[in-house]
Amino acid sequence: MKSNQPRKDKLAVPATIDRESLLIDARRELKMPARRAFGKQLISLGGLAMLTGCGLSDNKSVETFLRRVSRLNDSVQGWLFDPNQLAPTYTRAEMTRPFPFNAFYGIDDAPEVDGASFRLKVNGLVAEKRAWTLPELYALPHAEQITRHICVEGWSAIGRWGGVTFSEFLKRVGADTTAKYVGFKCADDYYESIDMPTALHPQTLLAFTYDGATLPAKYGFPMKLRMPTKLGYKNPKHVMEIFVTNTFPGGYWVDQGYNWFGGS
Ligand SMILES: Nc1nc2c(c(=O)[nH]1)N[C@H]1C(S)=C(S)[C@@H](COP(=O)(O)O)O[C@H]1N2
Ligand SMILES: [Mo]
Repeated sequence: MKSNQPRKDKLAVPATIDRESLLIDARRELKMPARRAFGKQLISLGGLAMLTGCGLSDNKSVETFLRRVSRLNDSVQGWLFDPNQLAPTYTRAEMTRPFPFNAFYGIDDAPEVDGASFRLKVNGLVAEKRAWTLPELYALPHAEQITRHICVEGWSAIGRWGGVTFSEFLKRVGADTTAKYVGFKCADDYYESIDMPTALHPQTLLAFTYDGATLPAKYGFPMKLRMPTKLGYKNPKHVMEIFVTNTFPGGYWVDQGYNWFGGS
């Protein structure tokens, strides 16, 4: 990567959003016996929207939502992940144009991955550890979604992503879906991991396209994991390797103190 732009060592959460409240420390939550009793605690967009009474249908309601979320405290019991809960979807007319770029570096430093030689590595607790070419991945069943991406830095945008449902991909590679985590290694220094219920969520997509065209470098070519039930930073771009594991893999921001669940 070129280094003409400084790296971010922090997510620039605006002062109007109380970061300590918005990014609830998942580890601390899980230590609380009252919360552990619920078993796996996962934060969903739907659950939060319900809690805050916000419809998340337009920019104004999302701002209200973020303000209300910032006021929530640990006593709130509504952060329960419901695997049947779907994030809101939108029409093409509602898409944000242009869709914003964000990374821990500037847009000119987005990695340029060579599609022809690219191989997606699949490792860990999977029956089939082989590498995938892009044409093989493109031949998988295709799904499209128009959903809202919410970044903790204080913006949200509606975009349209296409690709294979991640649960379908995990099925194809014979993933052990009783494992705890799925980890991602990216072409930049980014890395992320998610819990298995989120990996199997019907709206979690291994996305190869943006708005009907091949995902451009700025949005994560050759692929990104798109999860409308998670905050922006949980959605890794430029995915090079996927692995299934029971060992907590961490993530670029969680290892700097951000909430791992990163639900939105
Ligand atoms: N590989 C990689 N993925 C990443 C990031 C990054 O810096 N590198 N930034 C995250 C953050 S904070 C956001 S908001 C989104 C931005 O995605 P976009 O550029 O498509 O809007 O990517 C996420 N995934
Ligand atoms: Mo973000």
